Amino acid sequence: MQNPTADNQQPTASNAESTPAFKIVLVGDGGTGKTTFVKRHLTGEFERRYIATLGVEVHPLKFYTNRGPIIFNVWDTAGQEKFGGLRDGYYIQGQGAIIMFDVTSRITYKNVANWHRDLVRVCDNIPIVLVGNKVDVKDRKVKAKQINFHRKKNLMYVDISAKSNYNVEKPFLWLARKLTGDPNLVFVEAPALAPAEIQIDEEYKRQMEEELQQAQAVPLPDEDDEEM
Ligand SMILES: Nc1nc2c(ncn2[C@@H]2O[C@H](COP(=O)(O)OP(=O)(O)OP(=O)(O)O)[C@@H](O)[C@H]2O)c(=O)[nH]1
Ligand SMILES: [Mg+2]
Repeated sequence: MQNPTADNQQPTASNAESTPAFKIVLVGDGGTGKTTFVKRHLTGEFERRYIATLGVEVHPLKFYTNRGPIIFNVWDTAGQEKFGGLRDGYYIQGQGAIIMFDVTSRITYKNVANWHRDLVRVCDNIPIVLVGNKVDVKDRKVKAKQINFHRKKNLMYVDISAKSNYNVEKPFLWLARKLTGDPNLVFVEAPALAPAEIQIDEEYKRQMEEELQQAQAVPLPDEDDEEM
């Protein structure tokens, strides 16, 4: 029997609509760089919607993978209490999350536990990436060996610099692998990024990666020591 649509290879509206889309919640203290991070990703689908009353901006980011395109609807929430709006109301039906802190500010790392607690109250058992931003700043206050929260809670951890585009695709790649259930998924096109303001030199990158690797190899301290 002939398939009447077999020779119609044109993309259709329904094809476009069938692109899998996932809601990703982005949280963390005010000023850690969440909005900067989202704005690094400029895609064809980048259409910005600002819902001032709700205290959140939703950005659809499209990524091209070996399994086809996927869309992450990133809910960039306000970190500052007074602009929080619905706060954990935004987490409802989140399918993945990114918790951001600023490696130049210890308090933002301490607060990660609170963001995590509030998040998992609403979204039980979703993939979560912990992201330490601003690693381009040489005077780093939260060092690799002090970052243990993700190991206790089974999160992924990534060092990034939104300012220099360092590792900015990695949190999304990890989430894409988790959400599709395909650990071998790869991005087939480099995500379109806004130009970096600054460059991190290769030696410094290598050094950070080594420190992170070493820190992950150290056994976790026995006591539940959240102090830094
Ligand atoms: N050095 C450095 N500065 C950064 C980086 N990313 C963001 N910033 C700066 O950090 C400041 C805060 O960035 P935002 O992206 O507005 O922070 P936010 O997390 O969205 O803050 P709220 O919306 O209040 O929750 C800005 O001045 C950014 O330029 C980075 O990777 N390196
Ligand atoms: Mg913001």
